[in-house]
Amino acid sequence: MKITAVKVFVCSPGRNYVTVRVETDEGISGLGDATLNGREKSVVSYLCDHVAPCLIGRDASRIEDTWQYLYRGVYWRRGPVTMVSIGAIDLALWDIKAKVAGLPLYQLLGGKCRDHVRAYCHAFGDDAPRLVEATQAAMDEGFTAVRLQSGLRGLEENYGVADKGKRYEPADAALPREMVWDTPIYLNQMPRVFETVRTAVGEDVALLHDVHHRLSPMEAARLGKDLEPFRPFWMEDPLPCEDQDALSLVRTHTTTPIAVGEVFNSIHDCNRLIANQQLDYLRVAVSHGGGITALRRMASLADLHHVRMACHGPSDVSPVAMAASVHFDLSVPNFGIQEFMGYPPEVRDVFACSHELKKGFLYAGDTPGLGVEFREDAVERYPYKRAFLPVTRLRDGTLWDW
Ligand code: EZ4
Ligand code: CO
Repeated sequence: MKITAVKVFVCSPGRNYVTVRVETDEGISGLGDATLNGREKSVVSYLCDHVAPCLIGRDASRIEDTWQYLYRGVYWRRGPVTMVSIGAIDLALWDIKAKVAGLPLYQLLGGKCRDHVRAYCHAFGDDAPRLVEATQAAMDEGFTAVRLQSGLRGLEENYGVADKGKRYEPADAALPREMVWDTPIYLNQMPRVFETVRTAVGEDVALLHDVHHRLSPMEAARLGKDLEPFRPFWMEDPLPCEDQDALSLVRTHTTTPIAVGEVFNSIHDCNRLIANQQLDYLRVAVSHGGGITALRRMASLADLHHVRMACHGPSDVSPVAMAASVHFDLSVPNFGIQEFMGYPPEVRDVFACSHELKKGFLYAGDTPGLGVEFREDAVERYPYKRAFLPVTRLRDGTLWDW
């Protein structure tokens, strides 16, 4: 079975997605997700200019060899643009292989390790009482795990918080907006927000929180300690994530579990972290980390060291990669939890999916392959819209981590 075309589609059903279709001479094609939020066009160029021409005529069944060819065979390795491109091709080739076999992808990955995939959703509010309402609403829908992001008194806006009734979508402007960040306000208020929500919703629901890379190791250690009485499921990305040693300080001070890795794109970004047990959950997205082939290697390493997989699942991971996550989550022994932000109706109109969310759990469905169909006319109906993620500054203007 030979690859005859690698097509790249950019559409914006409410937000930008880069979708890849690998076509073969036997009429079977596969889909991949190459979305890199705010950097979509770089990936399009990487795929169209540097990947697609090399794949024409290659055997579509040789998934591992193609991965090695695109990774090891290339001098300029790693990096988000390269790895999401490899990831998209990898997903498409797994999709093809599973379609050829007539099986949903999880069957090719060893079959189900569990009946369904526990998902967590996002709750946010300008203040603790509104966050209690949002958390309760998520629990009423059936979610057993909820991520809490709160507005802070004295700050006009904050990561993860949208106006009431609106969806949160971080890449929301044609040029980067600037937000103000204040660490002392955050460190004082966030534990109180957790206390209010935990007291209101009881001890059975898992409560998660994303710090979004903004603290120093000692500040993160303090936050972890202050949250401990309210039993957070995890504290996500407490530090900027390049420094593989910094988390050890945080861990010596707190039992609050740590989740990191949504900006990682290679096993080399986390091999020492995992081996030193400096994290509890690895958050690499199936697409951003180089596909199913790469994520399985990370999961195997993580499993040796009591680290569980918790793939990134914001709205900028398209339903194609979300489907791949669900198959992956069903099949790996050390699955932790799956983020699921959900998609608006326009996205579901572009991507028809066999996977579905029911009462807080994800199910893959029985369609062969990934179980996603992409409507190509989306490219005209929902054209690309330039969109940037915001930047953050301290009150005095110092540029900070977003
Ligand atoms: O900011 O996906 O856990 N989720 C997150 C996301 C990221 C966006 C960036 O594109 O941190 O909301
Ligand atoms: Co995050």
